[in-house]
Amino acid sequence: MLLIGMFDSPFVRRVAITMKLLELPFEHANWSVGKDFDRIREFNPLGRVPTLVLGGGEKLFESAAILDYLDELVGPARALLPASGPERRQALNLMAMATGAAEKGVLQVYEGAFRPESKRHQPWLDRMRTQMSASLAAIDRYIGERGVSQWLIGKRMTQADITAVCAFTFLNDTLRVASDRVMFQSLATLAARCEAMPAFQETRTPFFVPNS
Ligand SMILES: N[C@@H](CCC(=O)N[C@@H](CS)C(=O)NCC(=O)O)C(=O)O
Repeated sequence: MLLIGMFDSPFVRRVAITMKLLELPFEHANWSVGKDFDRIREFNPLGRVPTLVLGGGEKLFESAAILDYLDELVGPARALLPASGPERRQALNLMAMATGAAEKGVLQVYEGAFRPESKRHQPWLDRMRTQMSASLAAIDRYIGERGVSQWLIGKRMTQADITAVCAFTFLNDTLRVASDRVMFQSLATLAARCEAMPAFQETRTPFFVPNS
């Protein structure tokens, strides 16, 4: 399988970490959505990453759809999302908040990378920062209430943990969401625990500003 996209993207990174944890070998096309836009569009009409190219040439778009496929590939005993019921719904909710926060972060970063300064609109940026912070705060509260030494769902690491940590690390790298050291303390504790694991370390890359 070929995974297209740079690991500084939280969406690409959560797929790469998942493949490593599930021991699914892959090649990596380390292409930037800025300078490699045309090359990415040959595989994905939207020009977005992650895109996963399967052995037979089939292409998968959207990290959630790719993760769904990977869970199906390894079967229910090793799948990283609970199969059904309240645990699955809770995991999907947490992931929606984390990916939503990451999307608001990506849009703020793109304002700086793709839009000239004279065309930026501060109230729009402020709105995105509010949405992003509120989502992170909700995940942080959830972890605090559950206990910082616990996984987010059940008794083992799930896709909810991977996704929350990828989003949080990306938002810290790009927008310094926890720069005052007291914000999102529970999320930061979970992130520190996960980022020490090999699958996270092997995919930890500095943020690359698109079009730079
Ligand atoms: N919902 C998508 C979001 C993916 C996404 O936003 N990827 C960014 C990189 S972090 C991208 O491809 N940006 C280029 C663009 O949208 O033009 C997913 O989960 O795969």
